[in-house]
Amino acid sequence: MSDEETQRKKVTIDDQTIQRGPQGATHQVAEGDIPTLTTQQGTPVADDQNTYKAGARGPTLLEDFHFREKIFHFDHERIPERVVHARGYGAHGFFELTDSLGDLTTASVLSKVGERVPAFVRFSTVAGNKGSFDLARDVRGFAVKLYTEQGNWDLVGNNIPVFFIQDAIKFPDMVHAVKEEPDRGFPQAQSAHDNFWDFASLSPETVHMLLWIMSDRAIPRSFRFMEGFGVHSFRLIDAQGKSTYVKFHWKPKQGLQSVVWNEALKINGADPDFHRRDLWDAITSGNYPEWELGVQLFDDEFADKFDFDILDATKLIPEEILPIRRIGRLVLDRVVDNFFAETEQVAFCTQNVVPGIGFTNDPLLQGRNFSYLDTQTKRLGGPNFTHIPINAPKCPFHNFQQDGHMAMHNPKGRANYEPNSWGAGPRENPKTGYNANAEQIDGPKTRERGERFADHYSQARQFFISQTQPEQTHIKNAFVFELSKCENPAIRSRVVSHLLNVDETLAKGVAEGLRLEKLPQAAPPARTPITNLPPSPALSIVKNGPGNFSGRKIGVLVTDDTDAALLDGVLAAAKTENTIVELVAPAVGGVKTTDGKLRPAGQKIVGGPSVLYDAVIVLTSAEGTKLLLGESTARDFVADAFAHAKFIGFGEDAAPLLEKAGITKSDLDDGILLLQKAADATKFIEKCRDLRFWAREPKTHAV
Ligand code: HDD
Repeated sequence: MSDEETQRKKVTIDDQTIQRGPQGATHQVAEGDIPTLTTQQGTPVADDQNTYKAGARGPTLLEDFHFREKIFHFDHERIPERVVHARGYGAHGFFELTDSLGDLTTASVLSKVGERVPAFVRFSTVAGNKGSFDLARDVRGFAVKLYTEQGNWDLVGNNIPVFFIQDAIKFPDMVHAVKEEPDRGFPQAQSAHDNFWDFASLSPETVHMLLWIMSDRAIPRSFRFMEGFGVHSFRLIDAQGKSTYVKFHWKPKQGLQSVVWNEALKINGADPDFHRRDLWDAITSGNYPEWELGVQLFDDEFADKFDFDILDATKLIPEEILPIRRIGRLVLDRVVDNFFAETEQVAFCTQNVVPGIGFTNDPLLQGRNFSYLDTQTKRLGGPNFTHIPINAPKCPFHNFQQDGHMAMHNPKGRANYEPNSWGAGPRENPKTGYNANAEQIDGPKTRERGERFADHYSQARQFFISQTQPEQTHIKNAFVFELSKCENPAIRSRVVSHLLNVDETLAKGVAEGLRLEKLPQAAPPARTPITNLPPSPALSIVKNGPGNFSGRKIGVLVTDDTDAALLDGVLAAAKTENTIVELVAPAVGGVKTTDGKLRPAGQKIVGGPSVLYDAVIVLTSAEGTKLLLGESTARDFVADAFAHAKFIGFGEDAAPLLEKAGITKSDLDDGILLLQKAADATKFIEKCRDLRFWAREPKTHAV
């Protein structure tokens, strides 16, 4: 035994055998079930704490292959992040068909009722980089990969049913404009800057989408509480080659819910991982999020009745005109094992369709079909990204594609072409193989858009008038916020000139919020807007809430001597509603309640602001309340919940904290409930089913 070895002292921590080196560093050594550390080549490693040196004080020797391999691999850990949708989070699950479309399509995934098809879904924001925060005002990606028996079908959608632009050739401009400005490299993950609004206001086709991203759709409370849309019109193709138009929708079983803007700003500081943590927590606690797959089916005759073109991705077909047929369910029931391997390496491609599903001539979709394959090759380093397990089909697949960087599927045998005389497959199959619909195409080569792409305002107006009052106010406030970040007054004015074609009250409200000196002229529309489209209730979030408080989270502020019976009442009522409760306390170790029990906390107050919860309850004891009166974080906990129109429950002893937070007796509205006995907790949760007490909001948002 060397001197060093004799100096090592064996200690045991949490059942793991470790040794302590001369400088005190711990060496975990292979023993029992712990395997031996090796290099990539499988060579066992004796010491992973020290490089090889000539003498204890160096220099380091180049021959240390373990050190070189370790550092080399570390240096190469990063791959390029996605050029858009860089920040995202994925989960596994399954899709199950409940209503067959077998008469319209040869796609087995849309024909075979009851069969479970494995699924992987990645949600994302668009503009921010991989390390940006979750609650940016932004579109959310909703990309679904279904591993069907006929190959992978990727439905690469968003949580908003329309898009900014009509033709893929404008995509790089639009993305450049919204991302950080190229000279200064900021702002990160936000559209609130000159470049974005400059581009948007010079491109009237963005106006409908602008209304959506200024709405609360762009600040969802959770990935679980948002809809998904395929956006484009696609096709279903039957065995005879006949096609039917289809628009795809994902409807969350959990109902729709968003946060408010001031809350979003604060959540980004308190928990930049708010959405990914929410998804992780929900799935790992068995609260599997679920969506219904809905379809809108129509033919050319129906499409021709509209003033807009169904190939235009800036338009939607209101559900009230063409009802959604719900045909299946998507359930997410498994988190990833490894974020990089699955969420980062998953490669969605719009061109991944299966027999029975086809494209339309939507110029945005056609362009996407090039872009996705191209981008994956760059991002994942070569043409064999399809061999990565998360991207490989789960059905058998055979072809003669070969070689390339990192080839993992290397066929055996002599034949690598077809036809061949060696009797070796695979071979094409006209019966089961993919056939596009045999659409007759005839037209001059031209760089034009269809005439029915020219109306940019009618559906923007329809969206606005479909919103409830608080939602309309939020849209107005969002325009004011974003445009207030634009330095160039001409850009602010130009945006208002478009809004005048959407809704005069909205335009005037924004102009007033910006303190524009004079209202601009309305932008001359390329096509006269239709102003009598009826409201579509399906477009409002508030009108499509869950009707329950399931899967939502209450933050309960507690101190030593919190009333145990009341707290237990809250816990019991929450359990019945499937609501999560998190205790927020002066120290994370917890509090001793009146029954003498130690109740561990989920958060220390400073790390658990009320913006992280859907509703709050203040159950501090008289002494505890006194202690917290001097704590700004405790005051903010209550004041923010009040300002964000949340339901607030409180025990009698907590009343002084409410007052300190600026909630006077006259402010005690129907959204605030005094909890006196355990049964009151049930009443409180029933109130919470409305999610917010919107009637309070006009009072709290004076400016
Ligand atoms: Fe896209 C990623 C959704 C238009 C080019 N897009 C990407 C993702 C989603 C969407 C959800 C992230 C996928 C993932 O999680 O990995 N994109 C849309 C929707 C669009 C749309 C709903 C309009 C209806 N996209 C669009 C156009 C182009 C692109 C017009 C280019 C012409 N999109 C890309 C891309 C990305 C991408 C550059 C970046 C990373 C990736 O593909 O995998 O190819």
